[in-house]
Amino acid sequence: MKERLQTLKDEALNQVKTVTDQQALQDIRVHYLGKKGQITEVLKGMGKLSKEERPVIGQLANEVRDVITEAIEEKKSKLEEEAIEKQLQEETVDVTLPGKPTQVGGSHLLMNVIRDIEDLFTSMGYQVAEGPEVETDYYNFEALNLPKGHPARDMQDSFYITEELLMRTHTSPVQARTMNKHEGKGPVKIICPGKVYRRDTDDATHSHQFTQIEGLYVDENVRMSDLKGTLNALAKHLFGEEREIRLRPSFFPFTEPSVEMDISCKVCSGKGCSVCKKTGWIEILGAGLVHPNVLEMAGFDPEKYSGFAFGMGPERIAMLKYGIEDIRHFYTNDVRFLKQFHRV
Ligand code: 2NL
Repeated sequence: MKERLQTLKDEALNQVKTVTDQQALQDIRVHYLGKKGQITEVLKGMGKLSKEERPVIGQLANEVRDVITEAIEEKKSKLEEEAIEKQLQEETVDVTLPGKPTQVGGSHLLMNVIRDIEDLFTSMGYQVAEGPEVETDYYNFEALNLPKGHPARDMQDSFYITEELLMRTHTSPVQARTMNKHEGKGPVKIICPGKVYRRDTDDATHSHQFTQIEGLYVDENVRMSDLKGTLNALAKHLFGEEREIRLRPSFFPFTEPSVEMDISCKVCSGKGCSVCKKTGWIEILGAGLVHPNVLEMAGFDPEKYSGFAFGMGPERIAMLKYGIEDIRHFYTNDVRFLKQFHRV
């Protein structure tokens, strides 16, 4: 039995020495030390030994078991270390390799125009206000002096969702909502950019979805001259100090009086060309003094308060500024178009 143990020990240590993978090492452990393993079998056979032999063989068997266990543990950590080392070698990254080129995005031209206008107005003390794109009939029309039956409310011109809900056709409802929140107390000084919707067939100059930016200033003693000075600052900010403005009488249901602003044509300096249709002037926006009905419906006393409002299309401004001839370029998002207007 002594010899048997000695042989088992030599055999096991030899196998542990030569083994190269962790599964095979585990098999060796089971073969010698497992429940039905070789050493275990020897220990089970001890019953047949004499009283004198039993402790001697027992001690030897324990020693052999401990030696094998230790050898296996040692080998196990060695194999694990080797496996990690191998993985590190295989997964080495060459940090000196050139990177893959990536496309860097940028903000959309319309966003740049809107931000530019916002920056000018916030510098003059205006707040930027936003509101829902799905609007109630009340805020989109009624509150803006467009009562039921008004031709501008034609079903054919708007995207209705229900009788009472529609996609807003302008950003004016944001202004009406903001005035309401002020509960009849001025000043209200806001600029409202956002998407608007009209039932149009898309072509080079029309889109069923486009953007608008409107401004509103309500306070005591707000006059036409305040509007003119503000619009003059806007025109020069957008198109250059050398541009002149002129106001022509116009009509909007929500303003009285109403005007349209033209800027002097940069292309021909007023001599007349195809851009200004030989007039020397280019129409930029509509504006006016807020209609007393609109002030009253929003909770402001028209005897005490007055205000001006204006509205413009960022698409039109960008088209004039950069010579863009088709409004659809703004929405089809061809990177060759977009890239030309990325700011650095
Ligand atoms: C245009 C003209 C305009 C307004 C918008 C407005 C809003 C309120 C009260 C009064 Cl809450 N007016 N907005 C006024 C005049 C003109 O837009 O041609 N837009 C592209």
